[in-house]
Amino acid sequence: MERSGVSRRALGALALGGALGGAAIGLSGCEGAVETDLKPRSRRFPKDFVWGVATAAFQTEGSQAADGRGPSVWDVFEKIPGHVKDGSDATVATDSYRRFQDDVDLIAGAGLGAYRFSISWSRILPSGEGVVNPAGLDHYSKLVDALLAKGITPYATLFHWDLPQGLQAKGGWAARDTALRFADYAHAVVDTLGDRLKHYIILNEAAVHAVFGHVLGEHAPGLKDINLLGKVVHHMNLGQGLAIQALRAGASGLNVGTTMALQPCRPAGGPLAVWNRLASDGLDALWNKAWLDPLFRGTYPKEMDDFLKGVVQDGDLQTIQQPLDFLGVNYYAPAYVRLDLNSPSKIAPANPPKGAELDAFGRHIDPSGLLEVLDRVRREYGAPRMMVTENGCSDPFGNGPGILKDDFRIAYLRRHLEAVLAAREAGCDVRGYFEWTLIDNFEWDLGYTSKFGLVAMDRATGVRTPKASYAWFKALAGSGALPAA
Ligand code: GCO
Repeated sequence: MERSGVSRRALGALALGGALGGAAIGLSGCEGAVETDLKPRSRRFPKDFVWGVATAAFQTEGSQAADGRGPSVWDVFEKIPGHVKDGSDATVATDSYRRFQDDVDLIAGAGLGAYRFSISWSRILPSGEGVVNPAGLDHYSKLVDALLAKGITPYATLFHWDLPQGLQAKGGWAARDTALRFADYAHAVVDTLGDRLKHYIILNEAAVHAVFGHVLGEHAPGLKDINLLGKVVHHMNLGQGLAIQALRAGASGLNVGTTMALQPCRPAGGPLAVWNRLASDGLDALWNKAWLDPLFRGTYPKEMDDFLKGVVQDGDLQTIQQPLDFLGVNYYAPAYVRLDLNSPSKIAPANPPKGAELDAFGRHIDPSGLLEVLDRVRREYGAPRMMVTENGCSDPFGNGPGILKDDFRIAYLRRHLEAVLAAREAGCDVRGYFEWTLIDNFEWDLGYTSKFGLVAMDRATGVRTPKASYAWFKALAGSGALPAA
């Protein structure tokens, strides 16, 4: 999407029908407030606020064949020419499978209390099911111990888009059986690590995986079939419910959450404003409500009815509606939406409002969107405890020396943390914030061209160099006081 001038982050999954290609041309502008900064009354976070960084296995680990790991859908997808912008792959990434102690030292060096990483399912169960691979579990056991030794709380995500290829060959998330296998995998993890690993995040941004992987074909498994959508959405939700049950049955004293990519969906104005709102509501149903509603209310939004025909079985919604210790919220930018009669989904991206501040990739920098999604969860979904499990921005500098002086990132983080403070003042129970990400890593279909790290890395040597934002984030985590601009 970046290639067509439309960034994933700015627009989310707007084109359900995949007709989005050149949709950046001739977009209509959106209405809405251009003022996006928030002014919290206090600039102080509570002492027990959790400060951390977030990463994902496929984006960082490398060592794809080590210790019996099986291939994931991303191993297959990244090798197909044209799928990754710079033709790169994640065979080394940040080499974090081998250099995890360096990562832990960087996290400890920044004085952070928490680390969100993901576990690679195909390290634990190489084909996704069957016999557990003890060497794979052992890696995460060592990582957990290394973190605990430095007083850092591990938060493990169970699924960050890297489905074992063995399961994809049997239908992947479109097959109901994958939900059951996911619960087996959760059981294997908690069975070995549950005595020390107490914080879990079940799914990461299931909406992105469902839509970009199965409808738009821009992420693994690279499918473009809107008929898969209802099955994938439901089986991911079901797998999540089953995995929560498996974790809780496997160990006590756990803190179990799940992470969603929540985006405010904003319709374009103009003469078609009423229609644009319909399109925007449609996206909201798929992108936000199709995950929030079943989890917190045991229902699906009515817009999903057609997709879900024949998919939901008796009792499924009870299984999905599990009590949760926290909701993880990932936020980068709002989505702007318009009606497009030429797209099979009738949904297309629109421009941010005139005068909106854009980042180097044309995304709207809008901290008020973060307040909006947090407050919506508070108002509409029973005010659960929340953690911001990802927020951050990409470097505009390529590989230039300017990369270490990332004042733009400091400003981005500061403004979004003002939104977190404002959300807390509005009554949102936000307990922590994980910056995305520790070290510049493999950014999926964008390869290494998009860098989100607090720390830069020389890909030839693996040498890590902290950027200015690393020191800034360290000072914040140490004091809990958010500096003014
Ligand atoms: C996500 C992802 C990350 C991305 C990050 C930046 O959950 O979307 O967790 O894998 O790298 O969001 O685009």
